[in-house]
Amino acid sequence: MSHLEFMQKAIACARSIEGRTSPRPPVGAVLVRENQVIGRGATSPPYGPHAEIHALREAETTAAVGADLYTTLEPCCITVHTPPCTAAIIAAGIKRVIIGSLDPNPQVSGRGVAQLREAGIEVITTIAEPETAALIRPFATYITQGRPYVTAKWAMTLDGKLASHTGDASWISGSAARTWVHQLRDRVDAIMIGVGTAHADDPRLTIRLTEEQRVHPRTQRPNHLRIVVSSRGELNAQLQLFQKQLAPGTCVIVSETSAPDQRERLRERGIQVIEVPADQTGRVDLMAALHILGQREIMHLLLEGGSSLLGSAFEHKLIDHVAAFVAPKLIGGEGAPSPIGGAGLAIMQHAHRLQQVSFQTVAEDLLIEGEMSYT
Ligand code: AOF
Ligand code: ZN
Repeated sequence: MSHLEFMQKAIACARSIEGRTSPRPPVGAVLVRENQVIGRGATSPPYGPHAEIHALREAETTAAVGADLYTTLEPCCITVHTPPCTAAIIAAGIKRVIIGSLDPNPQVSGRGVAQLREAGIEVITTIAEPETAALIRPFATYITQGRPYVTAKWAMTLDGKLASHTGDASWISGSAARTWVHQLRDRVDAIMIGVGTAHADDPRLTIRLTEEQRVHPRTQRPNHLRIVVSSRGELNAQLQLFQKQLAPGTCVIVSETSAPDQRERLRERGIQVIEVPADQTGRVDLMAALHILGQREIMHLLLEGGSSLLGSAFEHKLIDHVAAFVAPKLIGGEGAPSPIGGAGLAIMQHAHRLQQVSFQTVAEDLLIEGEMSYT
C-alpha cells in the first residue's frame, strides 16, 4: 500500500472523532509494519491521550521498533494536558513518521518535525494535505485567532429564497439534505441562530439521527451548545429551546445594553445568558461574542440563520465556511427572504468568492461548499 492509502486510514480514524475533541484537533494515526497496520488511534475526548499514543499502545512494544507511523497532524512536542508525542515516538523506536499537515499551533508548528529529525527519524510531510488540512480547519482558527471557526449553513430555493413571503420554510430541501445537516450538527460544538429564526421556526437544534445515519459513535458526544442571539433579550419563553429538557444546553447572547429584567427572566428559566458589548448599531458585537465562545472552548460554530444574523456575520467577515443547499424549486416573491441580509456589497467585482469549492448532489438537492476568502 502507498503512503496515501495508509494516510487515508489515519484520516478515517480522525473522522471518527470529529466534533468530540474540542478544544483539541481531531487527529488519526496508524502504525504500519511490513505493510500491515499494527496499531490505530484517534485523539481522545478532552483530555486523554493523543492519537499517536493510542496507535503505539495498540501494538506490542517490540513491534513498534522500526515501524512507520502515519499521522494526520504533526506530532506535538509540548505538554499541555498530556506529555509530548514526539518523546513517545522516539522512545518507541519508530523509523519513519509520515505526516498529513503541520500543526497550526505556533507552539508546535515545525518543531515537532525538527525534534523527530534530530532523533534520526525520517519524516515525510505533507501527505494527503487537502483532506488532513480540512480536518483541522476549526482548530487552526481557534488556536491562531482565539475564536471558533464559523460554518454558515442554509437551504434555499433555486430562486434564492429561505422561505416564502409568508415565512413558510417547511421544507425547502429534501429529507436526505436534512439528515446531512444533522450529521453536520454532530460535528460542531455549538449551533447559533438569530432571534427572528428562533421565533419563526421555533427549532430544537438537537441532533436527530438513526443509528444507520450516524457517522460518529453516539458515545463520547459532549453536549453541543444551542445559542440564540437576541440583542435586546426579548424572546418568547414558550419557545421549545427554553423548555425544561433543552434549557440547560441553551444560551442566549444579549447586548450589554439590553434590559436587565429581560436577562433575569431568561436566567430564571435556567438559561445561560451571555452579555456582550454592543456595536455602533446597538446590536451584539459578533466578533466579541465569538471571542467569548472561544474562551469557552467552542472550536466550531454552526450558524443556521436567519438572514439578518448571516448578514451581520458576512459584513464582519466572520463566515469561514459555507454549506448551502439549493433545491430545484421556485417560490418567488419580493418579500421572501434570501440567505444573507444586511446592506450587501455594492458591486459584483467585490463579491466574495468561495475557495476550494465542492459541488455534490444529496438526493434531489445540490450542496455547494467552500471556504470564504475576504481578500
Ligand atoms: C498530537 N496528536 O492527537 C492531537 C495533537 O495537551 P493537549 O491535548 O491540550 O494538546 C496540545 C497540543 O497538541 C494541541 O494544542 C495541538 O497543537 C496538538 N494536538 N497533537 O500530536 C493529537 N490532538
Ligand atoms: Zn501529541
